[in-house]
Amino acid sequence: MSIVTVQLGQCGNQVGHELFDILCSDARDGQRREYGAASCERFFHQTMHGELVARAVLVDMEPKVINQSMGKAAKSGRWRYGETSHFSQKQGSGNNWANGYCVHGPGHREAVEELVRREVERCDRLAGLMAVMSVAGGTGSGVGTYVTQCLRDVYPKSFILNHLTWPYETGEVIVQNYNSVLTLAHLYQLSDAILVHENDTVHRICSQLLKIKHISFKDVNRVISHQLGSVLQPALTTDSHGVYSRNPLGDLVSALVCHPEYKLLSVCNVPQMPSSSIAYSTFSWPGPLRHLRQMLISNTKMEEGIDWQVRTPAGSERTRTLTGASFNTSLANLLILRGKDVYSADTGCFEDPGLYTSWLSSAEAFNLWKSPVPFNKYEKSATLVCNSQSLLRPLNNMVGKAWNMFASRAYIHQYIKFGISEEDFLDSFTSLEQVISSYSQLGKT
Ligand SMILES: Nc1nc2c(ncn2[C@@H]2O[C@H](COP(=O)(O)OP(=O)(O)OP(=O)(O)O)[C@@H](O)[C@H]2O)c(=O)[nH]1
Ligand SMILES: [Mg+2]
Repeated sequence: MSIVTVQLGQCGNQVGHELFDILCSDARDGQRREYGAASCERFFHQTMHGELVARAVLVDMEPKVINQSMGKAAKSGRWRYGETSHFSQKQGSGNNWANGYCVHGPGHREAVEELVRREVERCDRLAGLMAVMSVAGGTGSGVGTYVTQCLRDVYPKSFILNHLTWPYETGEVIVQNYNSVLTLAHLYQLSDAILVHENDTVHRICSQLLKIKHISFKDVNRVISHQLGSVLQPALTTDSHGVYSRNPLGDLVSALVCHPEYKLLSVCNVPQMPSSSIAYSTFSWPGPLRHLRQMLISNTKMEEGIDWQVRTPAGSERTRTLTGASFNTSLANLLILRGKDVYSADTGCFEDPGLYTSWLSSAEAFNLWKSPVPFNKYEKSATLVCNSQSLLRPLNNMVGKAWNMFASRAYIHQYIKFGISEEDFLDSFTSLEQVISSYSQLGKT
């Protein structure tokens, strides 16, 4: 089954390009025919000449980034985007969600829907749709939200996953928190799952683990795509009886999103190291899995600076440690192991009921996927997708900062002029306050 990806705005188009690039080299690397074929079917279609063409639609309100992404893909000689699978205009949405959502989105609805329909028709079977975008700008966030709404209307029964890049906390867009609040509140009603990467976290991975000196968006996007790819590439699920799962988005959603109030997913993975070191490293499973578990409970998103003081609470009480870190309670976790000896890995420590809320058994809350094929040059790698409290702090900050600006009505007129009212803002704040409250409650049961 196949996934149709819609890349929106600068960030969506740049992240999307890196993602397809990694997926393509991973699928074609070495002699793993079954895995490669399953991956290709999922993300590419093949022309009569054997060329791989991404199952993707590129949307931006300005042409530059789309042209660059298409050019780089074609130049790779390994894969490309469809020649007519893109839509762009002359001028961006000016970091204004309302401009994207109320003006550009509706203005170009038919054109974008038509491009998506063409991609969907190329799939023998559609596994679902994935929209890739940032939440801080105007096009990815505003048009992206509008397009997600259209997709929900046109494909009411399909799975929709939104991949969101969250801005640097001290970001370059003054209204980024407004745009983020409006995007998240709306997507919460539309999407089946919202998978988040925070630019700050990924940036730290680039500097501290990958030792990159001058970090560019390309570096950040490689890390995002590595993590996202390790989630989306074919894997064997518990009930797929030894064949690669045919329903990647459905399996992801049913493993992680059991309740519509909890849709925010985060990802962490081990190991991550400079590419020059990978060839010289060998791992056994127990060490990395122990680290990953501690990263989960202490909410450290990389294998560096892990707080080992955080422990699974003995009773129902979840307390803070001396370092001030609190225990990160999960609703559900999906562990994906790839590479050598996956069948011998002991993952029992993720089944501990102490990691989860009391209202789900750990058998329901924990899922495990495996693939014996090494991913993206790592002999062994483990990825954890969490539906946990880990995004609570950044979400709270985002909403708090937006609320403070809203209280003084700063920049509101720029949204009102495109058709978003103060009421719309208030509705968005209310619904995200509810999400924050629900995730806070997870730790108290
Ligand atoms: N990780 C990552 N973040 C990006 C990239 N490009 C932009 N961003 C982030 O995205 C936010 C800005 O959104 P953009 O995607 O540039 O905006 P847009 O969707 O093109 O919208 P407009 O330009 O307003 O029409 C900021 O938070 C940036 O930090 C990228 O390639 N990678
Ligand atoms: Mg832009």
